[in-house]
Amino acid sequence: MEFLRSQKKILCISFLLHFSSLFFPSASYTLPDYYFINCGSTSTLRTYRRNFTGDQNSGNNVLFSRDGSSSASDQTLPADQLYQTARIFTKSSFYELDLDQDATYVLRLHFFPFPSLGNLANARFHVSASKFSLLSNFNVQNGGAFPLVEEFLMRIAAGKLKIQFKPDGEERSFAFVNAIEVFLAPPELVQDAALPRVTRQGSGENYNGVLDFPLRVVHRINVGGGNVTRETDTLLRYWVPDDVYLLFPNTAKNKIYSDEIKYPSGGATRFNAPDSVYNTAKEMNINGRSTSNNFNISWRFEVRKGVPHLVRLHFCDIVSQTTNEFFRFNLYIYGRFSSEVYPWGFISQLAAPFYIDFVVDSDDSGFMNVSVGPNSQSQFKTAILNGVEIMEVLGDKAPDSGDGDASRKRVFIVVGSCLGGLVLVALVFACVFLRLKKRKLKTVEALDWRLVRFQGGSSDSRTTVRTSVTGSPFADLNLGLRIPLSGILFATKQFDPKLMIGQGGFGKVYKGTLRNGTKVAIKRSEAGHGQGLAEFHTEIKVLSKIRHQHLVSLIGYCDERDEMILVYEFMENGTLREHLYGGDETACQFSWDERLQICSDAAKGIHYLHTGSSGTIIHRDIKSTNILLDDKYVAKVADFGLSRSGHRDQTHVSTEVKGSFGYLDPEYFRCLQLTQKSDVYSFGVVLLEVLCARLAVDPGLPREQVNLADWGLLWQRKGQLENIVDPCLVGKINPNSLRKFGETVEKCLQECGADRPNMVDVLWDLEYCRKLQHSTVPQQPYEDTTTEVSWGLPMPALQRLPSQSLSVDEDDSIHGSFTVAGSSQLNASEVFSQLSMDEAR
Ligand SMILES: *[C@@H]1O[C@H](CO)[C@@H](O)[C@H](O)[C@H]1NC(C)=O
Ligand SMILES: *[C@@H]1O[C@H](CO)[C@@H](O)[C@H](O)[C@H]1NC(C)=O
Ligand SMILES: *[C@@H]1O[C@H](CO)[C@@H](O)[C@H](O)[C@H]1NC(C)=O
Ligand SMILES: *[C@@H]1O[C@H](CO)[C@@H](O)[C@H](O)[C@H]1NC(C)=O
Ligand SMILES: *[C@@H]1O[C@H](CO)[C@@H](O)[C@H](O)[C@H]1NC(C)=O
Ligand SMILES: *[C@@H]1O[C@H](CO)[C@@H](O)[C@H](O)[C@H]1NC(C)=O
Ligand SMILES: CC(=O)N[C@H]1CO[C@H](CO)[C@@H](O)[C@@H]1O
Repeated sequence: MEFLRSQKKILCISFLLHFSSLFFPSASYTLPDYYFINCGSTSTLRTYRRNFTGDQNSGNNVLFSRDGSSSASDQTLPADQLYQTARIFTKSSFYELDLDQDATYVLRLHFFPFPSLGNLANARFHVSASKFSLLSNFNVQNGGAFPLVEEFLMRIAAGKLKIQFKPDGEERSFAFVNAIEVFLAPPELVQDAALPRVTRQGSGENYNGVLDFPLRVVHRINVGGGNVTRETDTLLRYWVPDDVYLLFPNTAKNKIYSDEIKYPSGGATRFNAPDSVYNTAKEMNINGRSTSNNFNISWRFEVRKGVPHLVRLHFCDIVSQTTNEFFRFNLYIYGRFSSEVYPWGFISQLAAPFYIDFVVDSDDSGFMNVSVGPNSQSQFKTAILNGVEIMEVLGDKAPDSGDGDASRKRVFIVVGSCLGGLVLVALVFACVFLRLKKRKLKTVEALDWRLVRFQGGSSDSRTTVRTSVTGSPFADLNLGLRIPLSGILFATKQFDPKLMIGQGGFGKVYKGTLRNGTKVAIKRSEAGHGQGLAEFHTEIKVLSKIRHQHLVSLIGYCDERDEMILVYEFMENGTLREHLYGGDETACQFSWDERLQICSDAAKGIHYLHTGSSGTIIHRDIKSTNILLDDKYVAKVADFGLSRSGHRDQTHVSTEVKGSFGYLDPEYFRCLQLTQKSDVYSFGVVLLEVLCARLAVDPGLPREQVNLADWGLLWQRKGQLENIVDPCLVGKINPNSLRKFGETVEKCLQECGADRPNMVDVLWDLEYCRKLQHSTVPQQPYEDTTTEVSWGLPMPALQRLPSQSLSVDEDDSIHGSFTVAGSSQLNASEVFSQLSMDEAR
């Protein structure tokens, strides 16, 4: 595997700002066996699939202060046996447990006030743990037929955990508890990452460090379904139906899905919520989804006033029929924040769950409103919600309303460069820097060390980078992904040179095996000539928030002792480039069809970056060494060190330089700006590379051939692209497929970004090329049609073909959808006749 950064390039970074959600693959977690404590009892009780050990004989692992404590029991109670005993504290007391790792734990306290406990009005107390107050002035209301379970999620250090119970000052006051659970949470349950924050003004800066405080579960709701009990839930939780929270019951109806819920990696796991939450939803109460209905479904949840809450919304598209690509809907929180939910962007599969986290500051109404409603861009005008969890962030306050300008500037730019050998490149540099100088780049707040070196300046700019980030440079990083250096040393056998699989300007890449057996690629930047700290941070941030089957996942990182190490999923079959060159003339490593499949996969990954729910992200360095292949030759796009989100409003970050020579958007030199269409250009070069099996820039060739993009276009315009195809493919490409491919390449390589297609169009074209490759249709009759269908023509909805479909839209105007049979149930002539039919209407 190779993350080669070409030496010949110019680069620039700015930090990413907005993300909406993140996912992590489920580690091999099982619900632990301890601690489950049956308070005030001597006996162990098997309930909720766990053994609740009596606190009086639970050995040395569980201690409690006996002074001032007593046990109570009442066997006449009909309730669960767990609630027939309790421990009572008449003075400040504690339970003490041994925890063996620094981690996030679930802590649950069960309270069931039975009369023999004493006068319950007197039970008024405080509970704290690990220096945090969890419950204060707590008083269990009388007469509950149900036990009250208070649940907290908190990060706790290894060692002794003291859970302190303190009766309220008064004489006869006491504290009690019926059962205690403290157990390790699955690592993916709550991620300590920057979360989008909904402030009293609307959307605000990201919220960092949600696990710096304990989270108290306030609501846990199975929308559209029934009660999920502790017996059946994966983490012994209780989920209640949403109906009592629904504001206008006739706006919504229950949707129940009876097939299997899938949990592909990249989405939510069963520990986030069980099947019974994801297989039910509320959807808009309408008949037929394409009518133009226009109303919202709204829920209202009681919450504490003026404090931040972690709000987790669970979704699972169980309403789309064949693909969820055309389905989007809107989400509103308090009517002052709105966001588009695009399930396909999270996970391009039906019945595959995902969730979105927000930190929401409650207002002074004591309620929180959440609504979903139809999106005007969606083909199906409906909206869904499967589950809601609301947790109060204990001990943090919502910023006062009126505090409007908290928006510290967090964007900064790093401009850097690596100088390569080509004189041409040097000229480009000179030109670029002159321009930069002219523009008096006031917005550049930090410089990459490379730029400094290039200009002959000092070498300590790494410090500049560090200090230029407001607050801690690691504030936004996902600490859950941190891997200790010892783990890295283990995985790479102390950076054994035999395990090195790549080396470049940034440092080295090793193949390794983590302690748990996961194979990984470890990219270690070397101080002094590695990637910049800013790039390092960017890559962590971008990757930890995006999961997609065609994007290489980040598994972890290590920043101990000034190391800058990134750990990725291991891609067994290396880079696309490695497979293109060096094959012999008769036997191709990949057939044309396989190459198209790889391109199409990569296009899906890039399309996701451009349109996914994390907002627009421009990759900025698409090239054949950044497209990697896994053991099944599935292509994934890698190396996001240079990516950044393309928010239109930050006009001041438009002065940026980057890209790999040979792939760089020529328009860049005119407007010094990279857009999504720059990725399309680079991808066009990759397409040519795949076709011709030669380098994007090959200085060893005659002048007119050096640049593959120019060379390819030259032949494409002559209509003789076949003259430069990979020798091993000669005669094996269907001429229609090749022609379509050539046209696609030509469109991608248009001089002007606006003339280039979107990735979804490219994707469509590639699928179409595959289709043509499979068909044996003679060339002549369809000559015109193929150019017409490529994209851009308004096409009425056509949904009757059986397989995969791709939307054809351009510049936000939806033309309806056109369906291509990917798995050749249809032959080309049928496709064309469908098309002409529809065009004729
Ligand atoms: C191994 O550990 C890594 C990093 O902590 C994690 O991402 C991965 O899911 C784990 N794999 C297994 C099989 O547990
Ligand atoms: C729990 O208790 C049952 C018997 O009540 C016993 O068979 C089982 O081994 C116990 N499990 C654990 C994990 O201690
Ligand atoms: C859920 O449980 C509550 C309490 O047991 C009960 O009142 C309610 O009817 C149940 N709801 C459903 C839909 O089963
Ligand atoms: C929440 O919904 C209730 C009921 O419709 C409404 O009265 C209230 O104004 C809403 N609050 C906000 C902040 O939108
Ligand atoms: C849905 O609710 C949001 C927020 O309150 C509002 O802006 C929007 O207009 C509503 N949509 C419809 C169709 O009522
Ligand atoms: C394509 O399908 C049509 C109609 O089913 C059939 O008449 C024609 O022979 C098929 N052509 C090929 C090349 O399979
Ligand atoms: C060319 C190459 O490296 N192929 C490998 C792709 O991955 C599979 C599965 O690991 C290997 O068996 C191939 O050798």
